[in-house]
Amino acid sequence: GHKVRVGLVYGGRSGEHEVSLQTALAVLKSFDYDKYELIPFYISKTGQWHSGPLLQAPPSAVAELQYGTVNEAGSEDGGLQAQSQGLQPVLRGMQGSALAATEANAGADERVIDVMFPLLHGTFGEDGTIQGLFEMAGMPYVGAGVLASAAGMDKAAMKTMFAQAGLPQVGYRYFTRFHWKRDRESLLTGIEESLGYPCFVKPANLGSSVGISKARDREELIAGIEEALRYDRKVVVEEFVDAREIEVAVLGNDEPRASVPGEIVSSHEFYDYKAKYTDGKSVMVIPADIPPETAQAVREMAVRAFLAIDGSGLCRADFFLRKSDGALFINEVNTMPGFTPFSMYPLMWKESGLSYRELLDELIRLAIERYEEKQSIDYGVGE
Ligand code: G1L
Repeated sequence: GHKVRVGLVYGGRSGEHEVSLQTALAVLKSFDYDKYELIPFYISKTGQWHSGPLLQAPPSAVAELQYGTVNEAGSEDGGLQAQSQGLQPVLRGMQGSALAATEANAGADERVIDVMFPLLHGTFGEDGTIQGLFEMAGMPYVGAGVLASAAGMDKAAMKTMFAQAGLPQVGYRYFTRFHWKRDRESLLTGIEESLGYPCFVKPANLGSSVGISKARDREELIAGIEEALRYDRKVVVEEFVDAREIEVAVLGNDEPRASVPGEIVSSHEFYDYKAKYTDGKSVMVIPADIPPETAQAVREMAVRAFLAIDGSGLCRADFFLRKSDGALFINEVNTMPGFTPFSMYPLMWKESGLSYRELLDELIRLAIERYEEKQSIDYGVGE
């Protein structure tokens, strides 16, 4: 048969632009080019789309991936022109797949791209946006759908979904800027009575690592909330627990599988660990050195967390393992986890017997499986 054509979208306006580029390079180097051909779509920091040529072999450096910029050898096309040239093929590819889906056009398959692979956060830092673009275009895409992507970026929405699913969480409160302006005193008292000090203050939006602080008293709490409100209109305050950080990789659609758990240990604590991997700041211990019952429990909770947010494709589920009594709490799920071959998510699968290349195969297969299942849904539009 023919090769599966994958559209890889990377770059983007977010602070993770460089991470996205590095990840795209790693992914492009690891695909099996006997099975796939790749079309790169680079989104510049100013938000312009630039499509690259059909790749039948891996590129060798990130500079090659920055189409339409001075970094790319031999190319000088600038903003506007490149923008219109970049987005057009995407839209045409989308149209092709939508047309091919209708009976009348079944013979004339104009499909340009079989599946999109997004490696970036939403255009404006809020997620679910790029997934929504693919949905509207009727294209299969890798990873979480609109709802799970959005839930994965909003700590308040995520916590509500976890609570509904009966998953254990540390104590928390969340509120809006409006609520804070209106009712500051009762919010502070509520936090002090239910969570106490120290506590953590975070913007609900998980897109940025800024605006997070630890509060030891009321003065720090007020300052922390004001700071967090600079980055989001919603703020989450969490109880402090003295805990180990355990993570699990989840992969699948309706019957997701969980990897062996891993542990993140900060570098000043790792002297007594048989550390396997490090990124300089912390150490990844995989499999985590925890009792088998704990490993079993955390894997089951990871699958429940994936299902609670209506996940598909993949997520990394992050837990707290309380030191005093071994209690487990779900902290968050990440539907767009670090994804180089040296990141926690792929490494946990590697330790579970699934290579990086096999992981890519599986994600593509899952994207198409979910798309085909959706094709059978009756949207009531008739014909
Ligand atoms: F598409 C997947 F597989 F779901 C996917 C999407 C995004 C996996 C991992 C990521 N991660 C990232 O995009 C990033 C962490 C590199 C953000 Cl820049």
